Amino acid sequence: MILHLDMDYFFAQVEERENPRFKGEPLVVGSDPKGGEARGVVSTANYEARKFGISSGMAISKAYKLCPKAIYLPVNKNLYSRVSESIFRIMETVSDKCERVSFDEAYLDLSRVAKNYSQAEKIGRDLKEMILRKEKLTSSVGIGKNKMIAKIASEEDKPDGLTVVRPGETIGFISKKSVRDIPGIGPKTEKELEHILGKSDLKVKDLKRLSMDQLVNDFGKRGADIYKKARGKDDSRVKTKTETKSLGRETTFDKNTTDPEVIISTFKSLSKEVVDLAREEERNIKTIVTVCRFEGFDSYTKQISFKPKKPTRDLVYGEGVKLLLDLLTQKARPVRLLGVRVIFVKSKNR
Ligand code: DCP
Ligand code: CA
Ligand code: CA
Repeated sequence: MILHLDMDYFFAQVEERENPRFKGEPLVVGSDPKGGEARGVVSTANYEARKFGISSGMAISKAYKLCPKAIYLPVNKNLYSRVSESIFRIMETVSDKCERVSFDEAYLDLSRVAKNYSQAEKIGRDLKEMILRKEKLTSSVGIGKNKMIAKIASEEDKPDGLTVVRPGETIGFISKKSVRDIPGIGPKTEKELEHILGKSDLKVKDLKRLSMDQLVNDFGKRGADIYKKARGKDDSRVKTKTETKSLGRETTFDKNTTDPEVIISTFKSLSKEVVDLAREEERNIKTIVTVCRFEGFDSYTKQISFKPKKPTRDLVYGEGVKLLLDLLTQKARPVRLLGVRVIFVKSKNR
């Protein structure tokens, strides 16, 4: 039982949330059209702008021709990735088997979380509600017996959709889809299939006229994949991201130094950077490692471990600097490089 979630008109929806007066107006996120002269492309557009024919990947100059009065905004990747992170966190509270596919979509394996499709549907509804409350954004969810079905189902009722395809409904659901709805069939493959079958506007059910042998002959390994997908089959797994085990920062001095003030203040700012990054992981740390490379390139590390603790500046700098001072007094040589690293505890839910 797989759930696929995809955010609606993601970049543009985030911008609407930040600036509610944009709501209802055509809005394009992408490069600056500069009065229609510019190069560059549309990242995405809200549904009002799509009514003018504007779509993702289109030249921004073309979008400007189609709708000069639209609001054009630059891509604010930092903002979207913060939102993205928050959404994935919410999804991971539902199931630790979560695969992030891009900025705005992920799969969840619900097999161990839901007993049946009614429960899965409830989870889907709750998930949408949690995202709406926390981030004030709508999303579309699809649930099905594998990743392909879930993904196609999430497209079914966009925006703000929720589509459940029960196993018995799979063939009926997929048969009437266009071949282009099958992940892995792009415009080129579509053309080739149209040529082979002597027909345009191909539906998935039309593909059933092609035997496994014929498909493998024409498309190789991908042909076997198409054969299975045309029958609603997809056995790819939900791949969870391997969690970050440790995180660190280091810096090389322009000139090797023995100045304790420079060394300590550099170490302090490295510690601050590491703590800021480590905080985003929302996990405790168990070890701090200090790295020091001296003139002549030989490196030394010293580390301290403790019961799991929150990564705070006091902890990381406080413990790290003690290790550093140990290294400095032991070696008493000019320093070339300094670094500090923290090691996380394994989180239970992964
Ligand atoms: N994106 C991009 N360039 C593209 C396609 C997408 O920069 N050629 C970015 C902007 C989108 C985000 O990725 O907001 C997600 O892409 P989707 O394909 O999921 O499209 P949207 O979320 O914008 O719209 P939809 O509601 O159709 O999912
Ligand atoms: Ca999307
Ligand atoms: Ca997407």
